Amino acid sequence: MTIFQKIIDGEIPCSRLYEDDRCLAFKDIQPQAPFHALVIPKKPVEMIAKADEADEALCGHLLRVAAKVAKDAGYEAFRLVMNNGEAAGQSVMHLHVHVLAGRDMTWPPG
Ligand code: DGP
Repeated sequence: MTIFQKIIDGEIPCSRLYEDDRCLAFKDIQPQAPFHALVIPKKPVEMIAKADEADEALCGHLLRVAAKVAKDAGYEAFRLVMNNGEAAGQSVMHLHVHVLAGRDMTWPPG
């Protein structure tokens, strides 16, 4: 079981920003920007590459919720990141969207 599943199950606390029947958004414990949230599906999809056709609406919902939590926190500009696989920086094998805001972002990302 991943740490995010434990957060969904309420076994580990989080700083919750938004929740509905399909997803949960909370503050990242290791923030990489003044605002850093994570949006995760309640369904245990391992990573975006493992999402199937039936998950399309869910994936779109995660992106809309990501935009909402940034807006609700007062940010018009924000960056969304999904790391897919260890080599891409994914450390928790439960699909999540990073929402980063509150500082200038550089490109290309590291
Ligand atoms: P990634 O490296 O893309 O898999 O991102 C995982 C993120 O999850 C990382 O930025 C740190 C965050 N994280 C790990 N454990 C916890 C936790 O227990 N609580 C919270 N709020 N965030 C966590």
